[in-house]
Amino acid sequence: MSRVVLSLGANLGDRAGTLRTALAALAADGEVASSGLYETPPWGPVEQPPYLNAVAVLDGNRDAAGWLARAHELEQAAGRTREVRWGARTLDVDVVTVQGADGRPVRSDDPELTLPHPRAHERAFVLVPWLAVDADAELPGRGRVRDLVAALDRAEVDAVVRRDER
Ligand code: A4P
Ligand code: MG
Repeated sequence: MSRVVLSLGANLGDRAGTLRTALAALAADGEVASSGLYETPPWGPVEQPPYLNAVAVLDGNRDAAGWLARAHELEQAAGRTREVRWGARTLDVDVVTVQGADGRPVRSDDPELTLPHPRAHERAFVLVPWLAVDADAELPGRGRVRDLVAALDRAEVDAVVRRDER
C-alpha cells in the first residue's frame, strides 16, 4: 500500500471535462481526496493558454513506477501527444510525492521519475489545491505545504482561483 499525491493540469480542449474524467477514473482507484478545479496562469517559458489544475491524493497497491504508469495511462486516455516540453497539453499528470507502506517518502533522482517532483515546491498551481485537500500536507525535503505557500509570491498564489464546486 502506498499513498500518492498527483497533480493534474489541462490547457487544451475541454479542460474541465478532461480533468473530471481523469478524477473520476482516479476515484475508482482509491481516492482519498481531490481538490476542485483551479484556474491558473501558465507557468514556465512557453507562451500558452491558461490551465485548469487539480490535485488528487490516493491510496493504492502500486509502487512509485506503478503510479507513473497510471499517470501516463490517464494522459493517453485524454488524447495527449507529447510535443513541446512545458508546452500546451490536453492532460498532464505529474507524481508529486509517494509515501511507501513503511510511511517513508520515496526519493528518486531518476529522470524518468524524480521524487518528490523537483518543481512542486515552487508551483502555486500544485501547492494551493494540495493545501485545500490536506491542511497538514508536507512535501518531503521541503517542509509543510502551508509554509511553502506562504513563501511564494502573493500575486502567484492569488492567481490560482477555485473555479467551481468540483
Ligand atoms: N518525470 C520525471 N519525474 C516525474 C514525476 N515526478 N512525475 C518524467 C511525472 N513525470 C515525471 O514529462 C517529461 C518526463 O518527465 C516524462 O517522461 C516522465 O517520465 P512530460 O509529462 O512528458 O512532459 P512535460 O509535462 O512537458 O514536462 P514536465 O517536466 O513534466 O513539465 P512540467 O514541469 O509538468 O510542466 N502551468 C500551469 N499553470 N499549470 C500546469 O499544470 N504544467 C506545465 C508542465 C507547465 N506549466 C504549467 C503546468
Ligand atoms: Mg508532466
